Amino acid sequence: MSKPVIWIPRRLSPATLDRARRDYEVIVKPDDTPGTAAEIIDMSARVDGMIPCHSEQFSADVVAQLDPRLRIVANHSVGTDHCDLPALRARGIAVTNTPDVLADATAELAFMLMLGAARRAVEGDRIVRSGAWDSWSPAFLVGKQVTGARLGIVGMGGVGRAMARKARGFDMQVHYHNRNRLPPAQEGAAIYHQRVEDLLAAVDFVSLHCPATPDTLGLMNAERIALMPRGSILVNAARGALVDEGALLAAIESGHLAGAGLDCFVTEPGGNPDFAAHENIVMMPHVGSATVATRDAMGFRALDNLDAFFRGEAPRDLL
Ligand code: 8YV
Repeated sequence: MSKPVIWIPRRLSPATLDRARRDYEVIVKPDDTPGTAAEIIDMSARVDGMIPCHSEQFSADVVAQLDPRLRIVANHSVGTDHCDLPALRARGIAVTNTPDVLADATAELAFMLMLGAARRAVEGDRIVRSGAWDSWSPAFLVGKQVTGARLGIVGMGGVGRAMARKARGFDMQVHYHNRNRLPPAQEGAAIYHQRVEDLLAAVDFVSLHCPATPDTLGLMNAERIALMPRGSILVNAARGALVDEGALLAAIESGHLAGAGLDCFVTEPGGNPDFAAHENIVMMPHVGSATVATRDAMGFRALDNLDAFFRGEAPRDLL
């Protein structure tokens, strides 16, 4: 029996590509740039499945033009905001994602951003690196202590729970908001807030870990940022769309927020050049899950989903 044909638009990990080539006829987009609408539509007539990243947009318009040959979109991401899921479902195309496997790496990066913003890492690095470190004082680069502080997690899925586990190692008091309260075994000592507004007012650090949906678009607007205590810090390693960047900038400039840590931006790639002047905003270019181990795990999870689908079984992460 001939192998199914799949399209891999981005440069997935070497182990993922080896396994994919072993089990499938693989077409890899050679230049590792985002697959355009035209490429997605064109490839849909040549392949049975695809492993896109969040960089490939499956809008309703694109989905309407897909060839019936394409049967599965096995995303290499946990987020699926780049996919119009109802449109894909209506076309009978299976869609999967890669939950769980990137939780630790992403929480690790969120923690790095939180620590970096709290302890003024950008400023300190710049001072030493540039040779400007010419004095010392007990009043020098005094930051905000993370250990023992209150952390508010918005979205207690896999990444949010990984963040909570790491926070416990820093003796943080964990608060959370989630659509549904967690069962006691998962909740542990974390304090649940049914309203996000109540969570924001009760913590020193806020870390966003919810998906971007029409409901969460602009979640951190001026009103909600104002509810955070003066001197608190906002971290976003989820999706840029969750934050009103103008409101965040205003809160940084007024000193209401002591800092921010951002791995995600409204405009990606690129980010927001208005943030660059503020050394209390620690920024990374959407690399939350970018570790060797996690890239392999994400690739393998996407392949597990494809394997199940082509065996005629329901993939584990069918959405
Ligand atoms: C991934 C992510 O790097 O999985 C997600 O939703 O945002 C990132 O961690 C990216 O999506 C890979 O496609």
